[in-house]
Parts: sequence; structure tokens; C-alpha cells
Amino acid sequence: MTQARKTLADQVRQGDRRALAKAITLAESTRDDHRQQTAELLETLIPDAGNSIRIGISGAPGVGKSTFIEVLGSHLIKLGHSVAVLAVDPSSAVTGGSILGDKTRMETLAFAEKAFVRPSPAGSTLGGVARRTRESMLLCEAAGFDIILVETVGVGQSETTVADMTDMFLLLLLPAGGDELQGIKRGIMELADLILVNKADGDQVALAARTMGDYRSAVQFLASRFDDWQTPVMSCSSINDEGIVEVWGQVDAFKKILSETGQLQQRRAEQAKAWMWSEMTESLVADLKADERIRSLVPDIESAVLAGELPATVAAQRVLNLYKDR
Ligand SMILES: Nc1nc2c(ncn2[C@@H]2O[C@H](COP(=O)(O)OP(=O)(O)OP(=O)(O)O)[C@@H](O)[C@H]2O)c(=O)[nH]1
Ligand SMILES: [Mg+2]
Repeated sequence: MTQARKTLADQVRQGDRRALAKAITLAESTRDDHRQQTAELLETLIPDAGNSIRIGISGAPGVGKSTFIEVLGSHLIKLGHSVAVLAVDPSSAVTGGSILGDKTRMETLAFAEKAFVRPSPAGSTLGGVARRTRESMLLCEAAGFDIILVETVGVGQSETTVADMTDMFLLLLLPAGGDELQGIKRGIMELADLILVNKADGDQVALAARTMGDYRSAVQFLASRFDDWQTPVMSCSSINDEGIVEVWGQVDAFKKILSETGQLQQRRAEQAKAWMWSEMTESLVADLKADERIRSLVPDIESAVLAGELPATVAAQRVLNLYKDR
């Protein structure tokens, strides 16, 4: 490892924020030499990582995720924690507005000494951001942040992606009439370790209470992710800073119970293993696609599949054979 990389690792370890930002930028780069440097950096820093609780925060656009993170984060800093906020954008779509919005909505955190806010890069492609968020998480932990909050940006696959990289998954909902349960998919509710009805304030207080009741009945019929944890349903008002302390109480309880039973460690271990396989899969496919010969033959094979002349499995086999024989 080069001296420069060693210095960067040391600086990250000492909690140097500029070094941390630089390390994350390195991790987000797709350049081959940067990937290599990131690998070395992560290998050096892995013994210093892991000392945190990783919390994923999801919910429909505008539900109040950033506002919630701002108040929760500020509360945690007062308790003596240091808080890193990362954003995940697994979609390839440009979600331009959110980034600027988050910076202004997290004013306290963005300038707090014990916080680190890192929006996801705008317009990044190919789902790579989520992969790099895992690496950013490790880097933040090595820099001494003991609470990692991951906000989802964008919709679709983001819930699963975030649930797969965190210890605890918080789902934020709006106060709303119940029958369709806001169109939230069962699968997403089953991912939630804590359900929070935000914006329980003003003339929405009664509605929020009813919504909470609806979801409490609903979660009873859902499979829980852990034997010893039944997903609580709570309400809060992020703009009025109400209910936030109670939310943190539940996070603490979750961490305590699942650490004692070993389920938290087990979950992390499984996540790391799945991550390894997804890295290999993606790298292999990228390598395959970069192969000159395959690149020149793929358009014809694809056309044949599109025209229904070649079964997809046969086409795949043909490409794979080309790759193996290259
Ligand atoms: N009344 C009320 N408004 C809130 C509350 N929390 C957030 N808001 C408002 O809801 C709007 C959206 O808040 P954000 O925190 O940006 O929501 P978000 O989920 O991060 O949005 P995206 O990142 O764009 O998906 C803002 O105008 C907030 O001021 C709350 O507890 N009560
Ligand atoms: Mg936001």
C-alpha cells in the first residue's frame, strides 16, 4: 500500500472529516485504479469498523425522512453520539431536487461537529450508489461515527436495498385513511422493524392516531423478521420534535434485545456474505460485458433473441461459452 493511502487511512481513523469525505469520493469512483485503492483502504480500516448501529429510514417522497433525521440526529448528538447520515439512491434516475433539499433540511446536522452528512451523488448510474453506500458506512464507522442513518432517495427497490445493509429498518408513513393501508406493499411492511406515522401534528393528530391503530392491527398478521421483536407502530411530529425520544427508546431496546440473542451479529454476517456474492456477480458481468469479442457478437445474439429466433437460455449459454473460452 502506498504511503498516501496509509496516511488517508490514519486520517480517517482519527476522525478527520475531510479525509473521510475524500475516502468516500474514492469509494464512489468507478475507475479501476480507484476501486483498487478503495479495496486497500477498506482492508486496512475494517478492524476499526462495525462499532455502530446502522439504521435505514424509508418512506414515500415527502413523508418527512430528512426532517426526521435532522431532529433525531440532533437529539443523538446531545446524548453524546456521533451521527453519520448517508443517502441511498439505487435507481439510475436523477433525483436532483432531493440533494439540495436535504442540505437545507439538515441545517443543524450539516454544521454540527459530531455529524457528517453525505448526500448521494446526483445522476449516478447503474445502481452503483447503493453498493458504495455499504463502503461509505464502513468508512464512517472507522472514523468513529457510532450511529449511521441511511435515508432512501428514490422509490422502487430502495426499501429492500436499505433493509439489506442496515441493522434496523424504519418505515415512515403519513397519517391517512386506512382501507388500502396507503398502498404499502405487504413485503415492505414486513421489512419494517419500526413503523412511524410522521406529521402527527396540527389538524392531523386524530387522523395519525387512527392510522396508528390501523397499522397496529395490520402488523399483527405479518411475519416479523426476528423471533424476539414485534414491530412497534408509533407516531411522531418531526417538525415539533415530538415522539422522537420515544422512537430512540425503541431503537435502543431493539439493539439491546437482538445483540443479546446474537441475531444482530448474525444478520450482519449474512449481509456481508450476500454483499460478497453481489460484488462478484456484478464484477463478473461487468468483465464479461467489457470483453471485446463478446461486445462485437452480442448485438447479433440479442437481435436473434428479440426476434424470437434464439431461446434466451441458449443465447446466454453461447455468450458464457465465449467468455470462458476467451
Ligand atoms: N406538519 C408536518 N410537516 C412535516 C413534518 N416532517 C416533515 N414535514 C414537512 O414535509 C415536507 C417534506 O419533508 P422532508 O423531510 O423533505 O421529506 P422527505 O421524506 O425527506 O422527502 P424526500 O427526500 O424528497 O423523499 C417538508 O415541507 C417538511 O417541512 C412533520 O412532522 N409535520
Ligand atoms: Mg429527504
